Amino acid sequence: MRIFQHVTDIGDLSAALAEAQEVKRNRFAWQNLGHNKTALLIFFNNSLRTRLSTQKAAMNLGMNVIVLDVNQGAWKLETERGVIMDGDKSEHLLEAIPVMASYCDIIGVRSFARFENRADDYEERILNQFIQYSGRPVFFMESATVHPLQAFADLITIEENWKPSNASKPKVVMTWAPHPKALPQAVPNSFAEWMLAADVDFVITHPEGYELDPQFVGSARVEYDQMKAFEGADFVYAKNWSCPGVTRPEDYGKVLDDYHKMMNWTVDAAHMAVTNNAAFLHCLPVRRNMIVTDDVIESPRSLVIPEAANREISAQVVLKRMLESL
Ligand code: AN0
Ligand code: CP
Repeated sequence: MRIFQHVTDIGDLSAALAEAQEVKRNRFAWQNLGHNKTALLIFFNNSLRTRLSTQKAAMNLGMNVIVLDVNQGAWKLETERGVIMDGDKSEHLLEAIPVMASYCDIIGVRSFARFENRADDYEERILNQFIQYSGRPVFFMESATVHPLQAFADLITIEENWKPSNASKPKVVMTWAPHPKALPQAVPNSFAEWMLAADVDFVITHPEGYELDPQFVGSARVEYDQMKAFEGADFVYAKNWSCPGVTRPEDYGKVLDDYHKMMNWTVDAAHMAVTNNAAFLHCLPVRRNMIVTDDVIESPRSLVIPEAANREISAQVVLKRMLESL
């Protein structure tokens, strides 16, 4: 595997899930695979889980790891070609990428949506430059539009916790929830993309105006009545996202309504009561009593901690496959 961006990059999903369980049973079985190989993890944005779980996964495989926080100690990077660089940016991405690539074998990049220009974000201008100019396998650690390591870990968590009863597939509901600041669409985009590829009954619920980009949600069922969407759910996946700008491009990246008016969308016990004793998922970090109430996230049906722990597993499968293709 040379690029990890979309669900299609991982190939057959049941094979990937089986490999995840194989890794989980003995995560140190491939220590020789990564010997004398270096992973470089580049962060343009903050991270707790992605940073730690990906480092741990690389170490499980015997790799060396270098982590760069671009905004803490590196030169400020210009990303646009043709700019006269007389501002605060000392170095251009077009030099920085091949230089960084010369010190490693595999590159992971986190670079969130900037919300300046929808086309720039949705064309993945930054990550595509890494793919084009590094000559190395590149995996996305949350880009402008996708967070595949998260969606893969989410799918592993759903598979591990699905106890088939009379239904053959779990009902998985992804719900928008309120947040005070504008957040990217990467997590819901990838979750939708992966759920549509998996064997689940998938429903999305959000207020009008938050329609996700069709390239990720395809013909997924959208139910604007949140309570109706929750009925009979086996898994509830909560996430805030800002306006994707699908119907009104001028609203791209905006919080459409004052969050105080949207607090009825917070996932609470009354919402969970109409589900099929659903498990609760969130990628974290989560703002309590905005996205989800204390009692729901602390309940025995909350899977947020094992879900985060599975980030080590999803990262290890991805790094293992990239090492195997070097
Ligand atoms: C980020 C987001 O919503 O995309 C990262 C989530 C993994 N969240 C925040 O910036 C709070
Ligand atoms: N879920 C997730 O990617 O968390 P971090 O932003 O802390 O890496």
